[in-house]
Amino acid sequence: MAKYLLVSFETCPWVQRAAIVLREKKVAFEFRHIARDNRPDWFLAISPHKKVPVLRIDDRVSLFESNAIAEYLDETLAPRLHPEDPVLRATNRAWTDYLPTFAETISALGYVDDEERYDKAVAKIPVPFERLEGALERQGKGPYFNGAAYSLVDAAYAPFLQRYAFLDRIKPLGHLERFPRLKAWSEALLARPSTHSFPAPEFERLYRQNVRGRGKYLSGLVAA
Ligand SMILES: N[C@@H](CCC(=O)N[C@@H](CS)C(=O)NCC(=O)O)C(=O)O
Repeated sequence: MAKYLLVSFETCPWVQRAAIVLREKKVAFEFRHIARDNRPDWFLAISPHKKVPVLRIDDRVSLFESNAIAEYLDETLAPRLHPEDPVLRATNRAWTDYLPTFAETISALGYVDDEERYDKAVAKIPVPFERLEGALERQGKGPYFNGAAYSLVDAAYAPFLQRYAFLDRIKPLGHLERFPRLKAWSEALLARPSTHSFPAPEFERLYRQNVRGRGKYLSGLVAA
């Protein structure tokens, strides 16, 4: 079995995506957290964009970009998380391609400077929510994106649906309730052990600490 090292910032959702896939594959890996503000030289030498995640394999190969890492792990380790059917697989890949748009819409809330911009960012959330609700409706039954079978789409969206839940607890957003399939999907993902790199309350504390430290509009709303 190869040796895996996953280099991480503690609260990075893109790292979490890669960690979820490793956990779904029941693969042992070293999880090494580094500081965003003090990235060590050994890391800068193996990360082309200087970003996390990096998956180092056998101290020899470094993979970067969470989607490429997830696809690589799925090609090399059982159980296969991509569906067998090529059309379904292409559809799943189309939805993982949509992830950066979804992620940006959610993440934006934590980076705006004032209430007016925050309200505008919140008002954009129903667009991706509606698109995912439609996709889940076309896909049929839950609890996961492809029904009973867990897939790479689940691993991709889980970290960002979790962040939505955290943001909703900082200042109630009230959007998810209007999209029942998305809400049920989110609940299934948050209940799945592989979603979690840390105990849930500890991780939410880390997330809130991170938001507080940004000096943005939401920072002021996070209780110390
Ligand atoms: N598209 C990348 C995004 C990775 C990413 O943005 N990572 C952030 C941390 S969550 C990072 O390393 N930021 C540092 C920087 O931008 O310099 C992926 O999917 O892996």
